[in-house]
Amino acid sequence: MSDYLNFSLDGKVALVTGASYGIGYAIASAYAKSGAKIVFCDIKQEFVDKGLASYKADGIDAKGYVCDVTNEDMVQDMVKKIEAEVGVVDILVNNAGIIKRIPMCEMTADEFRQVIDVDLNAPFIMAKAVIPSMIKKGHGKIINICSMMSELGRETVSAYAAAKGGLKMLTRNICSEYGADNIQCNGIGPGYIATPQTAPLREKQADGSRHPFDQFICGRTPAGRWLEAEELTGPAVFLASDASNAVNGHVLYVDGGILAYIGKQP
Ligand code: NAP
Ligand code: GCO
Repeated sequence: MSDYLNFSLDGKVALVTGASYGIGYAIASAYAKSGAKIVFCDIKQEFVDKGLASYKADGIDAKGYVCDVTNEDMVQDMVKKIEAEVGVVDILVNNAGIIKRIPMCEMTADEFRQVIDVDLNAPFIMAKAVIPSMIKKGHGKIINICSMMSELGRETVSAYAAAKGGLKMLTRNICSEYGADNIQCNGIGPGYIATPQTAPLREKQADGSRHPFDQFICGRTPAGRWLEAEELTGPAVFLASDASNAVNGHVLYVDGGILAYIGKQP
Protein backbone atom coordinates (compact mmCIF):
# COMPACT_ATOMS: atom_id res chain seq x y z
CA MET A 1 0.00 0.00 0.00
CA SER A 2 1.21 3.53 -0.71
CA ASP A 3 2.25 5.36 2.46
CA TYR A 4 -0.25 8.05 1.61
CA LEU A 5 -3.10 5.66 2.35
CA ASN A 6 -1.45 3.73 5.15
CA PHE A 7 -3.36 4.33 8.38
CA SER A 8 -2.04 1.14 10.03
CA LEU A 9 0.11 1.34 13.18
CA ASP A 10 1.20 -2.30 12.91
CA GLY A 11 4.20 -3.07 15.11
CA LYS A 12 4.64 0.56 16.23
CA VAL A 13 5.35 1.35 19.90
CA ALA A 14 3.01 4.10 21.15
CA LEU A 15 3.59 5.86 24.47
CA VAL A 16 0.61 7.85 25.76
CA THR A 17 1.05 9.87 28.98
CA GLY A 18 -1.74 10.03 31.58
CA ALA A 19 -3.68 7.32 29.76
CA SER A 20 -5.36 5.37 32.57
CA TYR A 21 -8.72 6.86 31.64
CA GLY A 22 -10.20 9.82 29.73
CA ILE A 23 -8.84 11.10 26.41
CA GLY A 24 -5.49 9.30 26.74
CA TYR A 25 -7.22 5.97 27.31
CA ALA A 26 -9.46 6.45 24.25
CA ILE A 27 -6.47 7.34 22.04
CA ALA A 28 -4.30 4.47 23.30
CA SER A 29 -7.16 1.99 22.78
CA ALA A 30 -7.61 3.20 19.19
CA TYR A 31 -3.87 2.81 18.59
CA ALA A 32 -4.04 -0.77 19.89
CA LYS A 33 -6.91 -1.51 17.50
CA SER A 34 -4.76 -0.09 14.68
CA GLY A 35 -1.93 -2.53 15.52
CA ALA A 36 0.33 -0.58 17.92
CA LYS A 37 1.91 -1.86 21.13
CA ILE A 38 0.64 0.35 23.95
CA VAL A 39 2.71 1.82 26.72
CA PHE A 40 1.24 4.38 29.09
CA CYS A 41 2.15 6.16 32.29
CA ASP A 42 0.34 7.80 35.15
CA ILE A 43 1.54 9.64 38.20
CA LYS A 44 -0.03 7.23 40.73
CA GLN A 45 0.28 3.44 41.00
CA GLU A 46 -3.46 3.07 41.73
CA PHE A 47 -4.30 4.73 38.39
CA VAL A 48 -1.75 2.63 36.51
CA ASP A 49 -3.39 -0.47 38.04
CA LYS A 50 -6.86 0.82 37.14
CA GLY A 51 -5.67 1.54 33.59
CA LEU A 52 -4.08 -1.92 33.24
CA ALA A 53 -7.35 -3.55 34.35
CA SER A 54 -9.38 -1.50 31.83
CA TYR A 55 -7.02 -2.29 28.92
CA LYS A 56 -7.09 -5.99 29.88
CA ALA A 57 -10.91 -5.95 29.98
CA ASP A 58 -10.85 -4.45 26.45
CA GLY A 59 -8.48 -7.21 25.25
CA ILE A 60 -5.49 -4.83 25.01
CA ASP A 61 -2.06 -5.97 26.17
CA ALA A 62 -0.76 -2.61 27.50
CA LYS A 63 2.29 -1.91 29.65
CA GLY A 64 1.93 0.75 32.36
CA TYR A 65 4.60 2.74 34.22
CA VAL A 66 4.37 5.04 37.21
CA CYS A 67 5.96 8.31 36.15
CA ASP A 68 5.52 11.97 36.99
CA VAL A 69 6.01 13.53 33.56
CA THR A 70 7.31 16.76 35.12
CA ASN A 71 10.28 14.89 36.64
CA GLU A 72 13.05 14.66 34.03
CA ASP A 73 14.98 11.88 35.83
CA MET A 74 11.84 9.71 36.12
CA VAL A 75 11.00 10.34 32.45
CA GLN A 76 14.52 9.48 31.25
CA ASP A 77 14.45 6.25 33.36
CA MET A 78 11.01 5.30 32.04
CA VAL A 79 12.02 5.83 28.40
CA LYS A 80 15.19 3.72 28.91
CA LYS A 81 13.04 0.94 30.44
CA ILE A 82 10.52 1.12 27.56
CA GLU A 83 13.31 0.89 24.99
CA ALA A 84 14.73 -2.19 26.77
CA GLU A 85 11.41 -3.91 27.54
CA VAL A 86 9.21 -2.97 24.54
CA GLY A 87 11.25 -1.10 21.94
CA VAL A 88 11.99 2.39 20.69
CA VAL A 89 9.01 4.73 20.99
CA ASP A 90 7.65 5.42 17.47
CA ILE A 91 4.69 7.50 18.64
CA LEU A 92 4.54 9.79 21.67
CA VAL A 93 1.26 11.38 22.75
CA ASN A 94 1.67 14.13 25.34
CA ASN A 95 -1.77 13.81 26.90
CA ALA A 96 -1.25 14.16 30.69
CA GLY A 97 -2.60 17.50 31.78
CA ILE A 98 -4.14 19.42 34.66
CA ILE A 99 -6.28 22.53 34.95
CA LYS A 100 -6.88 24.96 37.81
CA ARG A 101 -9.95 27.15 37.42
CA ILE A 102 -9.08 30.16 39.61
CA PRO A 103 -9.52 33.87 38.80
CA MET A 104 -6.06 35.16 37.86
CA CYS A 105 -5.66 37.66 40.70
CA GLU A 106 -6.59 34.96 43.24
CA MET A 107 -4.14 32.42 41.80
CA THR A 108 -0.77 32.02 43.52
CA ALA A 109 2.40 32.02 41.43
CA ASP A 110 2.96 28.49 42.68
CA GLU A 111 -0.42 27.30 41.36
CA PHE A 112 0.32 28.97 38.01
CA ARG A 113 3.71 27.21 37.86
CA GLN A 114 2.16 23.78 38.63
CA VAL A 115 -0.10 24.04 35.58
CA ILE A 116 2.74 25.24 33.33
CA ASP A 117 4.89 22.40 34.66
CA VAL A 118 2.48 19.59 33.72
CA ASP A 119 0.90 21.10 30.59
CA LEU A 120 3.97 22.68 28.97
CA ASN A 121 7.27 21.74 30.62
CA ALA A 122 6.39 18.02 30.69
CA PRO A 123 5.73 17.73 26.92
CA PHE A 124 9.20 19.32 26.42
CA ILE A 125 10.77 16.82 28.86
CA MET A 126 8.95 13.87 27.24
CA ALA A 127 9.78 14.90 23.67
CA LYS A 128 13.43 15.49 24.59
CA ALA A 129 13.59 11.96 26.04
CA VAL A 130 12.27 10.17 22.93
CA ILE A 131 13.66 12.26 20.04
CA PRO A 132 17.29 10.94 20.07
CA SER A 133 16.15 7.32 19.50
CA MET A 134 13.56 8.46 16.93
CA ILE A 135 16.37 10.18 15.01
CA LYS A 136 18.48 6.98 15.11
CA LYS A 137 15.49 4.92 13.96
CA GLY A 138 14.76 7.34 11.11
CA HIS A 139 11.22 8.39 12.01
CA GLY A 140 8.91 9.50 14.81
CA LYS A 141 5.52 10.99 15.56
CA ILE A 142 4.85 13.35 18.45
CA ILE A 143 1.27 14.43 19.16
CA ASN A 144 0.62 17.15 21.72
CA ILE A 145 -2.86 17.41 23.18
CA CYS A 146 -3.61 21.12 22.94
CA SER A 147 -6.98 22.80 23.62
CA MET A 148 -9.49 25.45 22.65
CA MET A 149 -7.34 27.46 25.05
CA SER A 150 -4.44 27.22 22.56
CA GLU A 151 -6.49 29.86 20.67
CA LEU A 152 -9.06 31.36 23.04
CA GLY A 153 -9.08 32.82 26.52
CA ARG A 154 -11.66 32.39 29.23
CA GLU A 155 -12.17 33.66 32.78
CA THR A 156 -10.31 31.57 35.42
CA VAL A 157 -7.99 29.54 33.15
CA SER A 158 -4.99 31.90 32.71
CA ALA A 159 -2.32 29.30 33.49
CA TYR A 160 -3.98 26.60 31.37
CA ALA A 161 -4.37 28.98 28.39
CA ALA A 162 -0.76 30.15 28.73
CA ALA A 163 0.42 26.52 28.80
CA LYS A 164 -1.75 25.28 25.93
CA GLY A 165 -0.88 28.33 23.80
CA GLY A 166 2.77 27.57 24.53
CA LEU A 167 2.24 23.92 23.65
CA LYS A 168 1.00 24.95 20.19
CA MET A 169 4.27 26.84 19.68
CA LEU A 170 6.38 23.98 21.09
CA THR A 171 4.63 21.79 18.50
CA ARG A 172 5.67 24.14 15.69
CA ASN A 173 9.20 24.37 17.05
CA ILE A 174 9.71 20.58 17.29
CA CYS A 175 8.48 20.42 13.68
CA SER A 176 10.97 23.12 12.65
CA GLU A 177 13.88 21.59 14.52
CA TYR A 178 13.40 17.88 13.73
CA GLY A 179 11.39 17.79 10.50
CA ALA A 180 14.61 17.01 8.60
CA ASP A 181 14.97 13.88 10.79
CA ASN A 182 11.59 12.63 9.55
CA ILE A 183 9.88 13.48 12.85
CA GLN A 184 6.39 14.90 12.57
CA CYS A 185 5.08 16.83 15.56
CA ASN A 186 1.44 17.86 15.47
CA GLY A 187 -1.22 18.82 17.96
CA ILE A 188 -4.82 17.86 18.52
CA GLY A 189 -7.01 20.64 19.90
CA PRO A 190 -10.05 18.99 21.46
CA GLY A 191 -13.21 20.99 22.00
CA TYR A 192 -15.20 20.32 25.17
CA ILE A 193 -15.00 16.60 25.91
CA ALA A 194 -16.96 14.81 28.64
CA THR A 195 -14.16 13.45 30.88
CA PRO A 196 -13.37 13.65 34.63
CA GLN A 197 -11.43 16.88 33.92
CA THR A 198 -14.59 18.67 32.77
CA ALA A 199 -17.03 16.91 35.16
CA PRO A 200 -17.26 19.97 37.47
CA LEU A 201 -18.53 21.99 34.47
CA ARG A 202 -21.34 19.53 33.82
CA GLU A 203 -22.57 18.93 37.39
CA LYS A 204 -26.34 19.27 37.87
CA GLN A 205 -27.40 22.20 40.07
CA ALA A 206 -29.04 21.65 43.50
CA ASP A 207 -32.48 22.20 41.90
CA GLY A 208 -31.76 19.55 39.23
CA SER A 209 -31.22 22.08 36.42
CA ARG A 210 -28.24 21.97 34.04
CA HIS A 211 -24.97 23.68 35.04
CA PRO A 212 -24.86 27.14 33.37
CA PHE A 213 -21.46 26.23 31.84
CA ASP A 214 -22.98 23.09 30.33
CA GLN A 215 -25.63 25.24 28.63
CA PHE A 216 -22.96 27.76 27.57
CA ILE A 217 -20.80 25.07 25.90
CA CYS A 218 -23.75 23.53 24.08
CA GLY A 219 -24.63 27.03 22.80
CA ARG A 220 -21.01 27.55 21.61
CA THR A 221 -20.81 24.20 19.79
CA PRO A 222 -22.65 24.04 16.45
CA ALA A 223 -23.58 20.41 17.19
CA GLY A 224 -25.14 21.59 20.47
CA ARG A 225 -23.49 18.93 22.63
CA TRP A 226 -20.34 17.89 24.47
CA LEU A 227 -18.01 15.63 22.49
CA GLU A 228 -16.93 12.11 23.50
CA ALA A 229 -13.26 11.17 23.90
CA GLU A 230 -13.72 8.50 21.20
CA GLU A 231 -14.40 11.25 18.67
CA LEU A 232 -10.73 12.24 18.90
CA THR A 233 -9.47 8.80 17.95
CA GLY A 234 -9.75 8.98 14.13
CA PRO A 235 -7.69 12.20 13.99
CA ALA A 236 -5.23 10.73 16.54
CA VAL A 237 -4.70 7.58 14.42
CA PHE A 238 -4.25 9.71 11.29
CA LEU A 239 -1.57 11.86 12.94
CA ALA A 240 0.27 8.76 14.22
CA SER A 241 0.23 6.97 10.86
CA ASP A 242 2.25 7.22 7.64
CA ALA A 243 -0.82 8.80 6.02
CA SER A 244 0.15 12.08 7.75
CA ASN A 245 3.89 12.04 6.92
CA ALA A 246 3.56 15.40 5.12
CA VAL A 247 1.55 17.01 7.94
CA ASN A 248 3.91 18.73 10.37
CA GLY A 249 3.60 21.54 12.91
CA HIS A 250 -0.18 21.59 12.56
CA VAL A 251 -2.85 21.68 15.27
CA LEU A 252 -5.92 19.74 14.20
CA TYR A 253 -8.89 21.15 16.11
CA VAL A 254 -11.49 18.49 16.83
CA ASP A 255 -14.02 20.81 18.38
CA GLY A 256 -17.35 20.20 16.69
CA GLY A 257 -16.88 23.63 15.06
CA ILE A 258 -16.42 25.86 18.16
CA LEU A 259 -13.59 27.89 16.62
CA ALA A 260 -15.68 28.59 13.50
CA TYR A 261 -18.76 29.74 15.40
CA ILE A 262 -19.74 33.03 17.04
CA GLY A 263 -22.21 31.19 19.32
CA LYS A 264 -25.95 30.61 19.33
CA GLN A 265 -27.82 33.80 18.54
CA PRO A 266 -30.43 34.95 21.08
P1 NAP B 1 -8.16 13.79 32.81
O1 NAP B 1 -9.41 13.01 32.72
O2 NAP B 1 -7.95 14.67 34.00
O3 NAP B 1 -6.86 12.89 32.60
C1 NAP B 1 -5.56 13.45 32.67
C2 NAP B 1 -4.58 12.38 33.02
O4 NAP B 1 -3.26 12.97 33.20
C3 NAP B 1 -4.92 11.67 34.34
O5 NAP B 1 -4.76 10.29 34.15
C4 NAP B 1 -3.88 12.24 35.30
O6 NAP B 1 -3.51 11.36 36.33
C5 NAP B 1 -2.69 12.41 34.37
N1 NAP B 1 -1.66 13.27 34.95
C6 NAP B 1 -1.83 14.49 35.53
N2 NAP B 1 -0.64 14.96 35.96
C7 NAP B 1 0.29 14.03 35.64
C8 NAP B 1 1.70 13.94 35.82
N3 NAP B 1 2.42 14.91 36.40
N4 NAP B 1 2.35 12.83 35.36
C9 NAP B 1 1.65 11.83 34.77
N5 NAP B 1 0.33 11.85 34.58
C10 NAP B 1 -0.36 12.95 35.01
O7 NAP B 1 -8.05 14.73 31.55
P2 NAP B 1 -8.68 14.57 30.09
O8 NAP B 1 -9.89 15.39 30.06
O9 NAP B 1 -8.69 13.15 29.63
O10 NAP B 1 -7.56 15.39 29.33
C11 NAP B 1 -6.42 14.81 28.72
C12 NAP B 1 -5.67 15.93 28.00
O11 NAP B 1 -6.55 16.57 27.09
C13 NAP B 1 -5.17 17.03 28.93
O12 NAP B 1 -3.92 17.51 28.46
C14 NAP B 1 -6.22 18.10 28.81
O13 NAP B 1 -5.75 19.38 29.10
C15 NAP B 1 -6.58 17.96 27.35
N6 NAP B 1 -7.90 18.48 26.97
C16 NAP B 1 -9.05 18.06 27.59
C17 NAP B 1 -10.27 18.54 27.15
C18 NAP B 1 -11.57 18.14 27.75
O14 NAP B 1 -12.60 18.78 27.42
N7 NAP B 1 -11.65 17.14 28.59
C19 NAP B 1 -10.31 19.43 26.10
C20 NAP B 1 -9.12 19.85 25.51
C21 NAP B 1 -7.93 19.35 25.95
P3 NAP B 1 -4.19 11.41 37.79
O15 NAP B 1 -5.64 11.17 37.62
O16 NAP B 1 -3.50 10.33 38.50
O17 NAP B 1 -3.92 12.79 38.32
C1 GCO C 1 -12.40 24.89 30.80
C2 GCO C 1 -12.18 23.52 30.24
C3 GCO C 1 -11.25 23.59 29.04
C4 GCO C 1 -11.24 22.23 28.39
C5 GCO C 1 -10.51 22.16 27.12
C6 GCO C 1 -11.09 22.99 26.04
O1 GCO C 1 -12.39 25.00 32.02
O2 GCO C 1 -12.66 25.82 30.02
O3 GCO C 1 -11.74 22.62 31.16
O4 GCO C 1 -10.06 24.15 29.33
O5 GCO C 1 -10.78 21.25 29.27
O6 GCO C 1 -9.13 22.27 27.25
O7 GCO C 1 -10.51 22.65 24.83
